[in-house]
Amino acid sequence: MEVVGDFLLRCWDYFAQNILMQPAFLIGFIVLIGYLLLKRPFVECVAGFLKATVGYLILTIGSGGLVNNFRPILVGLKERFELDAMVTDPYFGQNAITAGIEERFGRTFGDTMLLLLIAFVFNILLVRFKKYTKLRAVFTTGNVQVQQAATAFWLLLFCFPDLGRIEVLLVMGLILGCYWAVGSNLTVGICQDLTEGAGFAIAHQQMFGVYFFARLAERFKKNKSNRKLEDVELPGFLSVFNENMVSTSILMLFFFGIILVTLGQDYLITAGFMAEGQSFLFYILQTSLMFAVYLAILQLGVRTFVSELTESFQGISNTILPGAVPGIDIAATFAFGSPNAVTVGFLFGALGQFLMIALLILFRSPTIVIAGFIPLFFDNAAIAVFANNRGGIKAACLFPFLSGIIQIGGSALIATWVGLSQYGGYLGMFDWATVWPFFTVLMKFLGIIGVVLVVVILLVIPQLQYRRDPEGYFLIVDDYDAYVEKQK
Ligand code: ASC
Repeated sequence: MEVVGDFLLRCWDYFAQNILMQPAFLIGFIVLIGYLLLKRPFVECVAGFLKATVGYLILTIGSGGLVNNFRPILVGLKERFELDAMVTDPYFGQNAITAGIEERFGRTFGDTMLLLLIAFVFNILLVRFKKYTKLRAVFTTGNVQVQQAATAFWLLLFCFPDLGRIEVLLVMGLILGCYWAVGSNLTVGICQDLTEGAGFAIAHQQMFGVYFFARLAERFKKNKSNRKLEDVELPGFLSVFNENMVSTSILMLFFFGIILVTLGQDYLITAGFMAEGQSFLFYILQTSLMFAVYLAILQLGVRTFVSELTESFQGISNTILPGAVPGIDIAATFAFGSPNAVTVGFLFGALGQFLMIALLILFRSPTIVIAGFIPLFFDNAAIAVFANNRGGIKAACLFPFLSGIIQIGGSALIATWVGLSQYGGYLGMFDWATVWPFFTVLMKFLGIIGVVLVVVILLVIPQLQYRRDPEGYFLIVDDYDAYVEKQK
């Protein structure tokens, strides 16, 4: 018996390490299975698998390039000014947890794979029984699931330090599975609207935030003078901004130019960013322009895999998971709507974050934050893309700004309270600066009732969504064109 169990666990481990936590392959296999279920010729199935995997890997090169190029520059501010500060970044957050969990709680977290299994199966079951649960999305972004599992582990131990291994697994599996299914499901409608029926939802770390701001943005729609970013034709010399690649380059040159000059040539050379004797001017130019380069790569990747995913997933949503959509990386939304929204969101988000950091310093907060690149860019760019799509320019500027303030304020509060800030990092993405602190408060003060309450609150959300539009709710996934027709 034990041998069989051990074997199964090893199989799962292999699957989780190589596929579940590598979204490119997971999406590839989903496409393969989808086409097989559609009974496409085998060659087409394999071609679909390859195109989807390659497309997703291209997306990863784009988003990874952005992160690896620009994160060190922002984190450089901490080193350059010798600040004792916490970095808001999912990877820094994960490192902080690894560093602190033993010292603080006397634990290590070796159960990640099992946890992912429980939560993933739970997510699929919730969707399988969508008739009752009203849940339509499966979370496929494994790289962020691991970071979330680590953070949730810490938050849970903070609330219940004596919880045993099995209880931790069950409670976390339950809460995370619900969060993934409910959060991703929340974004189905707004994603269908943005992508005109591409058939995917968001599976990332700001699903509640994006939904919240997208809905809030609708209030701006009524005002006729409020146009979308893509409808604005700037006059005179400003017309260079009409071209996305040009506007991104100019704005980033300005933004990173200021930061790089602040860091100073001497620091950049000592820290190994620049080579000795290299031109500072051209270093700044090249570094900043790389932003536009990686953004273009990212969008190419999305375009490569999304059409395959849309088409093949019908094989799955017609058979094993009726009416389901895949939840995928937030970066996939950057290829839709206005490309300028991505840049605008990033810059206004930065304004909000920097303002809040200045306030933390001014009011002598025990925790000072360094703005990490991932929350700064991926959250706020997405918020702007959706806000612009639903409410126009004003929403696209205002909401990332507000989000920036909330991200820093919320992260500083929760990380200080639960004791993570002293280990130097916190996840920092929007939901983890808002929704999860709220869950933590419930669980800390209400104990097990708090856990039940969290699950109930999560599961009620899709029911409320369904009630708002019982006829369109499933139709928007099953047949987007019919849905649009019905709305007219
Ligand atoms: C994250 C994280 C990443 C990026 C990536 C964006 O939260 O951990 O690596 O965002 O998923 O494309």
